[in-house]
Amino acid sequence: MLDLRKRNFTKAELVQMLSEEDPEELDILFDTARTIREDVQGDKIFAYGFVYFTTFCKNNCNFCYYRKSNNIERYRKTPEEILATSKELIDSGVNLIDLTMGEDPEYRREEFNTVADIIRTIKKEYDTPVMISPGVVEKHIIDKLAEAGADWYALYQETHNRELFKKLRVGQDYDERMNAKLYAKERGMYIEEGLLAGIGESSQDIADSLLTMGQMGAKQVRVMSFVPQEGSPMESCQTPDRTEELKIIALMRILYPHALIPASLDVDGIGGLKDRIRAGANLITSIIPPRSGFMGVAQNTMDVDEGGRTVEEARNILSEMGLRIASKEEYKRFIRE
Ligand code: SAM
Ligand code: MD0
Ligand code: SF4
Repeated sequence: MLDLRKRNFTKAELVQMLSEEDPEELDILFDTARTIREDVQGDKIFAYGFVYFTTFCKNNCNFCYYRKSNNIERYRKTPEEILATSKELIDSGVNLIDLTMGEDPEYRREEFNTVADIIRTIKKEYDTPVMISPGVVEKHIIDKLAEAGADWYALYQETHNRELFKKLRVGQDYDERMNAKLYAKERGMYIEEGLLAGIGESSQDIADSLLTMGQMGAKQVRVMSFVPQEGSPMESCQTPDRTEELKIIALMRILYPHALIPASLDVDGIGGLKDRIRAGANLITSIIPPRSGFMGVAQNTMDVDEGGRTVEEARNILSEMGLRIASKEEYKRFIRE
């Protein structure tokens, strides 16, 4: 095994580590990543509330349940419902609200004014950081969202292999997607970049992505294992073995010690939390209040109404690991550093 603490890995070295299968070597990889996280932030783990407020979408991503051609029940929540759920999440102890949407033409028609109002309320009245995940939007909309006070713009490329991108995000432009987040960064927002694991990528592709994420200046970086969706073109593709996702989390932590790296509850529910935190993740995402009528993305209902995707449940699991959920103030300090 290579010297894991050196940080300036070549692409070939990353590929070598991604191909590692020896359980003892993998334990060393995860232990190193975890120790780096502990050195940076001690026993604190951050937590984001997830508010998927419209499931209408004009796009046809092959991996997604909410793609336009999928004949499913959809919802578009009212501003009152969005704010009530955000408030509930904040009161339960999340550090940030992630306002996520399908590319719903209805919001484009009204120039995102409602979304900007919601951001302003969460920022001013609830004094809580906001991430916006609106898909690709035009520059003047990014300006509007930044001016409303959005701290983060999340937009995942899924892969940095252009051929693979074309197959996944059918009919969408690679550069347009990349440039939207680079523009958001220019406008002073933090950006999140993300990968899908198990969609036909090679180890070289992943190594490229790991390096690209750093070059772009993404402060939050994620990987999610692909989960097959009923009615979608990739319905019968297999979900990958989770070791790949865990290795990628660990490598992201080693490469980028200060990055926010999610353990998403949207892949394996609350049951998947421990392994991801053990691999070096420092942030729990996809916390959704039970019986709120709001959904997840990759796992649209798993553990939600059962109360599994709550701060309380996460807190219990973290405490068994000697960890705790950070306060909002601790989170704000961390992102300013
Ligand atoms: N519609 C916006 C967009 O695509 O950027 C924002 C929300 S989108 C639903 C958020 C992310 O969920 C996607 O970028 C993708 O990484 C992830 N996702 C969607 N379907 C998934 C699946 N079947 N398995 C795993 N992750 C998935
Ligand atoms: C998550 N389900 O954090 C959410 C989603 C969008 N910004 C995030 C993929 O796992
Ligand atoms: Fe729409 Fe986003 Fe799903 Fe693609 S990933 S179909 S843009 S909701």
